[in-house]
Amino acid sequence: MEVTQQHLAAIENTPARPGLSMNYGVRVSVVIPALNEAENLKYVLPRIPTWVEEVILVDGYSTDGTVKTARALRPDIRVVYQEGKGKGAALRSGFDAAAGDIIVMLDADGSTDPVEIPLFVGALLAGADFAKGSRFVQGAGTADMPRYRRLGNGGFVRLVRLLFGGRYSDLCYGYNAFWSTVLPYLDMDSEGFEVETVMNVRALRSGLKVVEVPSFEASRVHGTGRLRTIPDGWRVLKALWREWLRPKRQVSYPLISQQVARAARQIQGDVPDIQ
Ligand SMILES: Nc1nc2c(ncn2[C@@H]2O[C@H](COP(=O)(O)OP(=O)(O)O)[C@@H](O)[C@H]2O)c(=O)[nH]1
Ligand SMILES: [Mg+2]
Repeated sequence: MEVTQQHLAAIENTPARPGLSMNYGVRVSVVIPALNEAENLKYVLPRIPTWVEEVILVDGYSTDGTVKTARALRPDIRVVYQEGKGKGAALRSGFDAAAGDIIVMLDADGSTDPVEIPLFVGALLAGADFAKGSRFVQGAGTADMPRYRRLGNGGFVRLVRLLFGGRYSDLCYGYNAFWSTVLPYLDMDSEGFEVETVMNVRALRSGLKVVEVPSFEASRVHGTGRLRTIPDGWRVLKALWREWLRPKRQVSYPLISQQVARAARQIQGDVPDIQ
C-alpha cells in the first residue's frame, strides 16, 4: 500500500481512542498465517495486547477447524483466505488486507509470543522502519531449532553478511514488524518459507532503518512444523542468489512512515508542528 496525503489526513482526522494512547493513535494490525493450527490458536490469540486494532488470520484452507476456532476465540478476527500456495503467499495476502499503519507478523503455532508485540511496536514508534525479531541477540533464544537447523540458519546469516553487508544475527524467523509504508520496498513476491529471508535482505538493501528486537521462540505446541530443512534450505539459497542479481531499490529519506508517526503524535499534541 502506498501512503498518500489522504492517508496522512485520515490519520490526522482520527481521534486517538483512549485504549490506543500507548501507540500515539497509530493503528497496529497483526497478521497471522495459519495452516491447520486449531489446537494452537488458544496459545496465541488471547495473548494479543488489547490495543491492537486489527487481527488478521490468513488461512491456507485448513481442514482442522482453524477458522472456526479462531472466530470462537476472537469474534472480531478478520479471516483472509490466501491466494496461491505457501507461507509467503499467505503473508502477501495478509499484508494486502491489513489496514494498520504498523503491521506485525507472527506465527500461529504458539512459538512466537504476542506478549512481545510492544517491543516490536516500541522500536517502530521510536523511529525504526523495520523491527526484525532475532533469536540470537542478548535476551533472546529458541527452543524450537534443532542443531542442524541452527547451523543452517547461522550459515545463511554469514552468507548474507558477506553478500549484502549489514550485521544481522538471525535470518529465517517469522516474527517481524514494520510500517505499512515500507511494503513497496519489501515487494512481497515469495511463495514459500524463504519469505522472511527475502524480506530481511530487501529491508537491508533498501537502506531501511532496521532494528533487531530480542525474541524468544518457544516450541510449537501441537503438531509438527511444515518447514522441511533440505528443500526449504535450498529455496533460501536460491532466493539469496536471486537477491544478489536483483538491482537495489534504495529508500529516500525522510521515509513517509516517519511522517505518519509524527502526524499521529501531533494528534496527541506531543510534538509541535515544525513544518
Ligand atoms: N496460511 C498458511 N500458513 C502457513 C503455511 N505454511 C506454514 N504456515 C504457517 O506459518 C507458520 C510457521 O510455520 P511452521 O510450519 O511452524 O514452520 P516452522 O516453525 O518454520 O517449522 C505457522 O503459523 C503455520 O501455520 C501455508 O502454506 N499457508
Ligand atoms: Mg513453527
